[in-house]
Amino acid sequence: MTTTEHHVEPSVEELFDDTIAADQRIEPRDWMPDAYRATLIRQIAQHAHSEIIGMQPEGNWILRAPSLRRKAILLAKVQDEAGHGLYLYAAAETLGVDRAELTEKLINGKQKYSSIFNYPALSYADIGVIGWLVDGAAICNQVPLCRCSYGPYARAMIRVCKEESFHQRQGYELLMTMMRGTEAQREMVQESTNRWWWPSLMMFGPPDGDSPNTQQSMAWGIKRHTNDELRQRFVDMTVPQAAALGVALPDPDLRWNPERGKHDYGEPDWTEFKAVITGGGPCNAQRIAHRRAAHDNGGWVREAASVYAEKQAARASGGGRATA
Ligand code: FAQ
Repeated sequence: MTTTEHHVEPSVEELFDDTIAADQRIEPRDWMPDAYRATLIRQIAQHAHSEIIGMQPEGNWILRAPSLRRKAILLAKVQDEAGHGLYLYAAAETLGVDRAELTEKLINGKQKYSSIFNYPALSYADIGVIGWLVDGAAICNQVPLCRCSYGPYARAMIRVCKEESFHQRQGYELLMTMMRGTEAQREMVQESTNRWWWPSLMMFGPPDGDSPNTQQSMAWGIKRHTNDELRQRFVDMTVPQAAALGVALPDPDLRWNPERGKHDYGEPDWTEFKAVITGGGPCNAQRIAHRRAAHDNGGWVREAASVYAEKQAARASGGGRATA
């Protein structure tokens, strides 16, 4: 076939921009700007670390669950969080980083994880409230990430969100059961809600005016909504759930605004948020010490697994010949 037209191949930058503009996915082998790659590594690593550190507050209650049924449910939930961490580390690895390197950065305080996991779980009502509010906030934040422009992250999020929905339901069901119980149980649920409400709102990140990453992440289709948009969505979703449960949300400024068609709500304590994300929260030191000890204790497993993998590779490179 001949043609008289002069065909100019688009540059890799143009291909990237066109893919983002067409709302299609960038895949690991596609060219991408260094800053896009770095932003994804930062966010996915933080997300993976959050899932793994997030096992600690709830894991602490497995041996003290009030019944075999509650124990089985909690065990399954905590195992799911480990699985989410693995999907996310695997997604980060498609960007050219190594899981071991990310773990080193976590335990050396060079990478962050979600502020929420630096608060302690003090009663069994906290198990219900973590499911209801923390997983509820996680779902609100993560459902739009199923449409993230980076394919491996978006696909991991689809699976994660399905499991988080189960987590949210189990928390709500536990709280419903407690609210049908004794006065003391109802007080436990209210006390727990009072402690977790404001930290749950902080999970969405700083207010839009103080969020250095949002604008660029939205232009790249990594984030689909601003932090404040998602926080508002969470408040509007949670108010009727609290009413159905019969608990009060601890915010005197919380009320329906008919003009906005949304709830008005009070300002979280952003000084506390900054302290928590820079290492000064109630449990930061404990969480990292625990993770570091688990990493050190698992050293022999990693060593055994890598020796096994090396032997398998050596056998394969021997041409598949049978060895005596
Ligand atoms: N905690 O410019 P932005 C779960 C940092 S759910 C700590 O707004 P960005 C499920 C931020 O990294 C929890 N740090 O940042 C579960 C940045 O610092 P950097 C995990 C925070 O990235 C349930 C700086 O502040 N979910 O694990 C927080 O555009 C129950 C400026 O902020 C995800 O990670 C915070 N809350 O937006 C597990 C979701 N907020 O990196 C177990 C994916 C902000 O420049 C049990 N991530 N920072 O040093 C995201 O959607 C985003 O990364 C945001 C932050 C929205 C968290």
